[in-house]
Amino acid sequence: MMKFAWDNYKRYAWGENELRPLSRNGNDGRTFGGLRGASIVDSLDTLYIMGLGEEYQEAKEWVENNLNLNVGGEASLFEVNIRYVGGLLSAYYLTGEEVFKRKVVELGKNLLPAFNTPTGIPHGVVNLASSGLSDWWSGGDLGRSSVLAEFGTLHLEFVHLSELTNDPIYTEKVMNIRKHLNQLDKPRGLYPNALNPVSGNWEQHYVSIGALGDSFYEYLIKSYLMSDRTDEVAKRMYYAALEAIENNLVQRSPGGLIYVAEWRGGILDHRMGHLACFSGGMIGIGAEHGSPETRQHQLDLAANITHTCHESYRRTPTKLGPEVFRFDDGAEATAPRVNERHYILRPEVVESYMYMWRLTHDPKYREWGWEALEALEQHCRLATGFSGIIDVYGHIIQHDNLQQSFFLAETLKYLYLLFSDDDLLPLKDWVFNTEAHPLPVIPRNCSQEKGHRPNWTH
Ligand code: DMJ
Repeated sequence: MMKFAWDNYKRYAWGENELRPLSRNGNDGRTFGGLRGASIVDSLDTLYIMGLGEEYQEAKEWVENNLNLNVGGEASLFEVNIRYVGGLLSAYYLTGEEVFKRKVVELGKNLLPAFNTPTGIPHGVVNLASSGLSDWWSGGDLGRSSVLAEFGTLHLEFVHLSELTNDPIYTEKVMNIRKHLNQLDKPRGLYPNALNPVSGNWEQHYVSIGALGDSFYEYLIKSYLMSDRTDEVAKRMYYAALEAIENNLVQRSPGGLIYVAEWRGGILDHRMGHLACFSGGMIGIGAEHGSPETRQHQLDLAANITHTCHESYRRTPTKLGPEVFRFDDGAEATAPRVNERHYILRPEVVESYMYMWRLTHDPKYREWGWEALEALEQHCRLATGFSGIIDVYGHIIQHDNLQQSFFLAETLKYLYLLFSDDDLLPLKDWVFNTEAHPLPVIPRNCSQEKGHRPNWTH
């Protein structure tokens, strides 16, 4: 599947960000501010891990010769960080090829202007070329919010940038975000999704572990794990946030399904996004590091959420899950609203299968992964690549004409790992960034004594 996705990208969209398989051309979008080749950078580690040597070489050569980082245009700090910085970092750590280090260091420097706000909470958009905040930002509407899942999903990559460059600036930037969030008042211990980067205050009280919130929580527990379990602040913040989520958001449906609702100023919205399904895996990996009394409870919660997400797939004729599923007006893990029925090749459900498989070795996770894989083959494979679909309940399949780069970075990688032995990227040595790019744990004595750096490469 990876080779097929890659070959078609190469044939119809080489150098562009993503493949549009129906129209047989490329998609550039505006998210990456003029950066190109998102599917190439996002695929480097997947190709390498899967042993697709020739394809990996092509990708590496493209990065070496064609990845131009001095582009004008407004880029999403978050998207560039998780896909490009994450992709280049993990390619470097896996292969030891200097070109990836050179590129990622240059790119990291170009992202720093995003932090030039009164609070240091970065703005969501950065102009990669102008060495300044985006025009959009300086245009004057200072009331625009920064998004929790965006400024809260930089920590892993930025700590590694400091490790690689020996320059503390990257770690300082993300530690400042951490400190700010830690000392802010939180409604019922919950983190709202939007913060004003000028005043430093929450903008509204909308809380979600799906869209706009998700990977902030993921990066707390993963920061702790990546620090070789020395980052106690991240650990405390993670377990406190999880407790607040359990007390306020976790629900049981009339039919007995456990789900995580959203919260709008104190009122529950009984919906769960596909994006929120990563939380099964997150709570699973966190379970063994919390207090011993909560361990089994957290593992059960992780298994229950993963089960609910599987139900959202199982209850459709295509066996692929909708973008949003609901638990109100008689709905139970289904999507009554027509505009919430799409599946865009997202990874979160198979991501949780992979973690739960590694944690429990319960064969059902491989069975569920195989069901998803067969459904992808049946409904998302076209002659010219893979595509998302418009309605997972439809009997006639309509395609959305996009092979997302995260399909190659995440969905296919997590499926591959689900069916691989545990010693391929063992979870005790690697953490996956939110785009599934593996980053090595920084051994505790190495981060304390600079100069005794580990050799993470083969
Ligand atoms: C990916 O880019 C990342 O997983 C991100 O955290 C959320 N959205 C997509 C995949 O669904």
